[in-house]
Amino acid sequence: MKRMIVLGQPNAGKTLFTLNFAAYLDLESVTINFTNYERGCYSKTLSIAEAKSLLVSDTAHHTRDIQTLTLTLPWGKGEKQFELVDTTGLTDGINHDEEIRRAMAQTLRFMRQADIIFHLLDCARIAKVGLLKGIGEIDYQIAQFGQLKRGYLILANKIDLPNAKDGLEKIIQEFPGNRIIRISALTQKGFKEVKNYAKKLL
Ligand SMILES: Nc1nc2c(ncn2[C@@H]2O[C@H](COP(=O)(O)OP(=O)(O)OP(=O)(O)O)[C@@H](O)[C@H]2O)c(=O)[nH]1
Ligand SMILES: [Mg+2]
Repeated sequence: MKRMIVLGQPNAGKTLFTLNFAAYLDLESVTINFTNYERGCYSKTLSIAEAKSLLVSDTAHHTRDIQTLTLTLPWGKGEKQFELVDTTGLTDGINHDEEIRRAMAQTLRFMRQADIIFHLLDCARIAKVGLLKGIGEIDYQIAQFGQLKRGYLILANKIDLPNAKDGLEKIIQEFPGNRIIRISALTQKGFKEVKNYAKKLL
């Protein structure tokens, strides 16, 4: 089964994207497999609404486990399963909180094992704080690592917010030659394109 991993800085919208993408594929509930570096693995089945209220937050570093969903896409006359893996936000430098450091290390381990990388960037934040602060060294490293994978896709998120288009232009400038899809994890804008991209790589 192909594994697609969702990477990016804290608050980029990884968890909302993961859950709303499952909703876009017509799921009303999801079974999420949580992998915690200390507590190991466990799973929970939640409605999408419950999962969003529990797992999405505007507080950075809300996600500290690897959260894996198994989803299906139509494929030929049947369908094919794939894993969509939500991760801990990655940042430049060394975080003072040990739990976050370990969670980030776990994300990097999962990144190596993934087949396809979905790299989320927050267009609205980049427009607000500028290129230097909005796109981190970590984002350039993810992009470089992505070139080694079967699929690497930049998801320019939060396109529904004011001024986000300025951020999108900066992303296009900084990552030339990469496939970039503008999305809103909130409104599901751009999800059709993401689905078509994912289907080709199954
Ligand atoms: N307007 C808007 N808000 C969004 C969008 N995507 C995410 N958000 C909001 O941004 C905040 C962070 O979203 P999360 O999905 O929790 O972000 P994350 O990348 O998983 O963050 P960490 O788990 O901390 O790494 C939440 O308040 C979301 O509601 C979007 O496309 N548009
Ligand atoms: Mg999250």
